[in-house]
Amino acid sequence: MKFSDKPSIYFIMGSRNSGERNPFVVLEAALEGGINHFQLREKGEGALSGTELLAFALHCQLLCNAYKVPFIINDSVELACQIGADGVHIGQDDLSASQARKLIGKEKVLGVSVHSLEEARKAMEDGADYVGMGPIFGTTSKADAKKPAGVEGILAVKKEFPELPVVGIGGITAENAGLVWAAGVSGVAVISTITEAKDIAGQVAALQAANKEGVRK
Ligand code: TZP
Ligand code: MG
Repeated sequence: MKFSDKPSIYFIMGSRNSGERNPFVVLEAALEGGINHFQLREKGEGALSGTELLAFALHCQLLCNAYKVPFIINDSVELACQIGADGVHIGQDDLSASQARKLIGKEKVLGVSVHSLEEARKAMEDGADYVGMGPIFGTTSKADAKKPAGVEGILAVKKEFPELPVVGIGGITAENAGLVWAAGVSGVAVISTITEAKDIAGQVAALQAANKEGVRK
């Protein structure tokens, strides 16, 4: 499956990321504001599991479906297949991309986190529809985040594989998103810029507006 025709504002959230606010209210505001992808990433202290996670995921899925926004699940191919999510996103420590592709079939979106040209090549050969690269800037949203890597890795991947959609992640804000778009990404992925925003729709619009060329690369 193709990643997207449009530059994507790719929102990531789990039940623990929205602070005092109800995560469904935050997600709906982001959907209303025009996000293009949503990934459920359930991590950290107090993370839901089992039937609670299932119920949470189903509610997120319902909201995404209502806005026709692809609903992607982090890590769990099993949960994604169980509820018929639109895709799965995996990291280097999860099952391999080729295993994931076999399990989810041809139609679902497969995203893979990569940190180098070699990892990107492998992900592509194994059937990834897009790769996520980061952290680009400093982030407090991922406990085991690597050192900020800037946009160099993205530039290298886009030079070698111009057709491979790359999504930048890590510390992206409306102020610095222009640098990321300029590196040739197909999307910018954010957690805190949306979960902590007072004006969620305003932040989504500002992330979009930071893309000066306005075209998907
Ligand atoms: N992977 C690399 S950085 C990151 C993930 C999941 C966290 C991004 O969160 P934020 O708040 O947008 O920096
Ligand atoms: Mg993972």
